[in-house]
Amino acid sequence: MPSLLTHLAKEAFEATRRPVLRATAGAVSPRAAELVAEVRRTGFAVIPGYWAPERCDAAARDIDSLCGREGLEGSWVDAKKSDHRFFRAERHAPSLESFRDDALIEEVRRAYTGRRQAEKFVLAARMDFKDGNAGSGGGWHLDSPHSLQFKAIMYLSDCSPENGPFQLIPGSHDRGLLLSLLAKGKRKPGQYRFTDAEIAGMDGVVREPKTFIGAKGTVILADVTALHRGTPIRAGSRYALTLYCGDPALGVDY
Ligand SMILES: O=C(O)CCC(=O)C(=O)O
Repeated sequence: MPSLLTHLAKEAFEATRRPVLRATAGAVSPRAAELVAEVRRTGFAVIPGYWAPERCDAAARDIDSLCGREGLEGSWVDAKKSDHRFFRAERHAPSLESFRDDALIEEVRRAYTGRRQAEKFVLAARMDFKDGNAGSGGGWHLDSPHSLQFKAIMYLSDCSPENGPFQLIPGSHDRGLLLSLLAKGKRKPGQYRFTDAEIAGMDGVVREPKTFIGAKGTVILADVTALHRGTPIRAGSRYALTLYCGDPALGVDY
């Protein structure tokens, strides 16, 4: 666990570099600018119907066939065999390259993060109900304790409260709020994983989690330095793609 001083120094670095990066990121289309403004305000933006159902079904079939391939490079499954993940799945399923290279999402990523370059890849995942599963992402967390992170999540199956919808606490990407959690003793320096009890203990300081119920084809653009998780799955399966965006020039950051 880093000291409070180290934590504050990293916050100061992030607070200083982000406006500079954003100011030099270049112009984007009006639609992208609207989405960026939404993510800056709340921590997320949702685009329903971004992919047609048939395209989602084809990608979900690709995931099923990846699940059948033993020992595939980039594959991972949790101990309960609930969370089946394929990192850099576009190498094995070229149709997923269109998600990695999506032009609108790229514009939003560039303007929101301020990073001109990104090293992106697609995580393709199927979550199956298993008793005691932790949900996609393994519980409440921030992707990084300091450095801003952006992801896009595409639902490939209809997502109800039962089959593991994404949840995010609106406004919790705000650096001031994250610092006030520290000041109130509700977060330790450098902490980025949280138990359900710790989240419940933030009541009155942070807003209620938003649960992203949505039809297949819904895309969620999120600042994953906000508090978030995939809800533990109670029935059925959830198919989804997640776009990871990192900047090799900064030597960090997915
Ligand atoms: O897939 C989800 O619903 C959540 C994923 C997540 O927590 C993450 O990508 O950091």
